[in-house]
Amino acid sequence: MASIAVCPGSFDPVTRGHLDIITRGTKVFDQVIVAVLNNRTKEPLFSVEERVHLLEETTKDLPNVTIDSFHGLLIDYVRQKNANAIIKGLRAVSDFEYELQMASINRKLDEEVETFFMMTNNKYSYLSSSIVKEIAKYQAPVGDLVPPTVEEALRQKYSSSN
Ligand code: COD
Repeated sequence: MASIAVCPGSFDPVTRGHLDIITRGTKVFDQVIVAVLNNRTKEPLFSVEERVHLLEETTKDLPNVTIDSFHGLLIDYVRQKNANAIIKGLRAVSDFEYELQMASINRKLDEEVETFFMMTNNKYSYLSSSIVKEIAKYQAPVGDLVPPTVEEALRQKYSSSN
């Protein structure tokens, strides 16, 4: 049976930290589905379509990655995709507390689906989409934090909002 993992997130926008986790995931699982949460209660900077597009652009060299979006419960989406695993990245102890709660809830909802945690690459341990947006908002360079396509998308977003 092929191993299929879902790597869920907001990806608003995708960072080098996310891409590191996705790339490492492709070496462990046959297929990785990167799933963007369509959360109607949040005000994201990028629309779901834009986030999906940026992910497609930045993962196009990874043959076993597909990009998708979902709404509702993650575990329902995982079942719908016939996946057997969820991939999460861990940066700090603060991530651990939240992720432990999420993994426990998801396990209670479906015992057959395992959550796999990957420790952040030390290079990206401080990196989050929020930090990237904070820096880009003030027109400071973010090329070390996100791929060029995302840097350009951020530049356009903030220059059109000024
Ligand atoms: N290094 C390593 N990992 C990283 C880094 C980094 N620098 N940056 C982010 N990550 C990891 C995060 O830890 C996370 O695992 C993933 O990448 C995505 O991160 P974000 O910030 O884009 O996305 P989140 O954390 O906002 O995503 C939250 C989910 C969408 C996964 C979550 O809210 C969810 O599952 N929602 C669906 C509703 C549901 O089922 N809830 C649970 C039952 S109540």
